[in-house]
Amino acid sequence: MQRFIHHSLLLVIGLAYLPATLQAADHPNVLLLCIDDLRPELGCYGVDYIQSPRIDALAKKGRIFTKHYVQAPTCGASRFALLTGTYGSYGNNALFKRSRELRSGAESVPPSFPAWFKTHGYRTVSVGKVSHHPGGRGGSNWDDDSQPEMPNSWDRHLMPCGDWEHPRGAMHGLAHGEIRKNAKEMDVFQSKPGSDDIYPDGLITAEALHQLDDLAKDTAETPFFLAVGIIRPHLPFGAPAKYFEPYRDAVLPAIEHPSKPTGKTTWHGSGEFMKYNRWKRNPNTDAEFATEVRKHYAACVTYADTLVGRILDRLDQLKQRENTIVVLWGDHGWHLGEQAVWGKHTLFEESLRSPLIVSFDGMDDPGESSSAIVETIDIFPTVCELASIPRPNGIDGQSLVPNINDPKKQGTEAVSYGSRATTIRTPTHRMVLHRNGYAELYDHRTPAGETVNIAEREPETVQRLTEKLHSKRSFPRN
Ligand SMILES: [Ca+2]
Repeated sequence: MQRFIHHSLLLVIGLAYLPATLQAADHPNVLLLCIDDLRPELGCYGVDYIQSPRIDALAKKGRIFTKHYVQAPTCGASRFALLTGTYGSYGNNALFKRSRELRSGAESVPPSFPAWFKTHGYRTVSVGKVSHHPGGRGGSNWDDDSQPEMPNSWDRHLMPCGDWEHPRGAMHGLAHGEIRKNAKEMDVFQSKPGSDDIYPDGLITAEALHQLDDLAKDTAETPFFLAVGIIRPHLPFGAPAKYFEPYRDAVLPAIEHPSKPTGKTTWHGSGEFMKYNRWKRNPNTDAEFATEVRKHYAACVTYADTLVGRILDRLDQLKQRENTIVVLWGDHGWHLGEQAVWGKHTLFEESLRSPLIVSFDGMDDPGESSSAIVETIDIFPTVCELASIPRPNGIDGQSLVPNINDPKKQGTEAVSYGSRATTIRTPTHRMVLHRNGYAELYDHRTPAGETVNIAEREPETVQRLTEKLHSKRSFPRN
């Protein structure tokens, strides 16, 4: 791995030109672990009531980014940013829109993250929910080969479905092949006894291990870019019962700032959560139910953590760990009652901050945290630099290698967008700018944080951050 770092340093100081014809053996593998709707509440993020020993172990060998912000608080648009390194449009069909542009002959579309690595000699495989549709196909059941979500990107774009019949069924599946037909008839949470395979993520992990076994056979000639997408803790909160046990009698900390915000914000009525609510209970008014929801979310996190551990164990067993860059990424956060929201889709901190851990052999000061403000679009150029591959033209992110090398180095700002507003997060403030020009401004140096809008008191700050926001991403871009 040392030679990769050497190359990275040379790139940083601009002394080396690394041609695309470098031998494949000079490039490390890439393992990208995408976890759906994962809050940055893990042991390695300083939270003691969540059991995440396997991700914590990864963090001890990596750089933990404590202020990583996604570009959009919804799965598809956030994954667009990860997989293209660019700011995009808001909506879960962002990659499908890009796909249609590509297939209609658009020449100005930069290559996707996997396509770029494929161009540079990598074998690229996706298993589970990496792009928005697990398996990367459109159609009514997400299995139509004529509607690729990411053309020319993956050698294999896989989604094992088992009893769930098709990718759409597995995406929202509960135990033993239960498919979402009408969310109102499904549990919002459950913990059925059984093995890891009674929920869809067990199958995804088994397929990921199978792919790793295959990809590891000839990494000396052809490195791999393997992305694995674990669906939990996405709704519905179903995980094998053994993962709920640690939380059954646990005492959870109080929900921070649980009141519905006053004034104009991006608050919403938690529609995605409530449509599962066949029990007709409202966690904002029913504290016992709120606690049950939070505990089952935690069980899903521990289930996902165990599956991540199994994948990393296999990487070790195959003796590929020291030759692999591992990135663990959450596609956005999730409100568990903060601001009286149960879901994502807001432009508050709870929706936009998510875990990011980068690990590779030979890193200086592994286990140290970086509190630099970083963005999801930064991951693509970071991995390019670590893998000694030039960054493509046309992508928006900045390499985080300087922050990996120096965890005390500060970042810049993070820009995110929703359906009706955009936002910029600096080390001290968050500003949300609505489509009609209305601004929310929050000072993160105060205990009030994102509960008191100070925009009217600080018009100069609003003006300065508006200009900065527009310099990074014009609004709207749809
Ligand atoms: Ca998600």
